[in-house]
Amino acid sequence: MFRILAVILSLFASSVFAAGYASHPAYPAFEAKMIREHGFEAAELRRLLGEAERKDSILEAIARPAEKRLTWGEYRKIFITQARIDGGVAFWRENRESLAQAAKRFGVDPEVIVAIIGVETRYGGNMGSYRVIDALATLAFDYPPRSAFFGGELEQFLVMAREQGFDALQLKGSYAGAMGMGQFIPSSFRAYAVDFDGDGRADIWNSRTDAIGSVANYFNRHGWSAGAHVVDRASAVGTVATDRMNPGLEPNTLVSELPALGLSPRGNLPAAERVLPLMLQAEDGTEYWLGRHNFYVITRYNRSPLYAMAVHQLSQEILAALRQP
Ligand SMILES: [Ca+2]
Repeated sequence: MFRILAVILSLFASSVFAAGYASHPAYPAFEAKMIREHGFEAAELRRLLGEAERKDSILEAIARPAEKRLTWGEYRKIFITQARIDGGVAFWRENRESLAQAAKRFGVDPEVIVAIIGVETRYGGNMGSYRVIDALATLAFDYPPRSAFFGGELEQFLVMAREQGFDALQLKGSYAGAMGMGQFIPSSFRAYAVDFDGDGRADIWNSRTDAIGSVANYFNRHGWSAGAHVVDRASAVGTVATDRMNPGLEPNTLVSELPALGLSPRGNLPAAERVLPLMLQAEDGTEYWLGRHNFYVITRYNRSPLYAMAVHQLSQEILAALRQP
């Protein structure tokens, strides 16, 4: 009986939402906010949201992010590949001038800019195939755990498209509404995207120069320290205090406390510096690392230590390959 009821309800739901999100029960409140706070026209909003479609594949994808499912060893194999290293070298050579200018203007090491674009989209090769409006409307209206966040991003997206003169029904991105070569969500686009090639528009989909400048600006604004260490290797000495490993993302542990945690830095670190002690399951065993300030800055892009480690290691592999004769 319940199963039949569920089938009937799902048929009803899909027939209602097939007409788009302008008929969703939560739509009127969203419309009122957009009119009140951003001066949108009701008819225009209804036209746009009426075209937005629910995508069940998005609801499936959001529930199982790779960072929560994989060990470091598994995660690393996805991102640190010969193809991605070679792609980074090619991207660097093709965009040498833009990277040099961005590094100088924003004080950000070029290898981290290249690695971010490599990890996010394989240097622009995979920028996402969902319409951004479908992704954000699906998550804003049909994913209650994060409806407030994605409702805010949908709001920012519509304002952004209007400001930049983009057609909101055409722009493509990831299942979570991340856009362009560096996968900026709309609030990040509005805060950090720059027109770095000077054509009057921040086009992070088609202009590599704009994408490079935008990623560099993001890192600048989140406090990147050019030339500083990102992460250092540590060794286990005695019994490691596993309950003190991976304590969030901020470097809050004093180097002078490390012996008490069973760790010893492999290089020289000032005793008064604060680090993030990491214990990662690599392919051939447990690894210990100490995240520095720049490691934390990378997590401002994606709040995952595995992500920051992948970006850093890819950046170093690309640098090494670039320097080979
Ligand atoms: Ca531009």
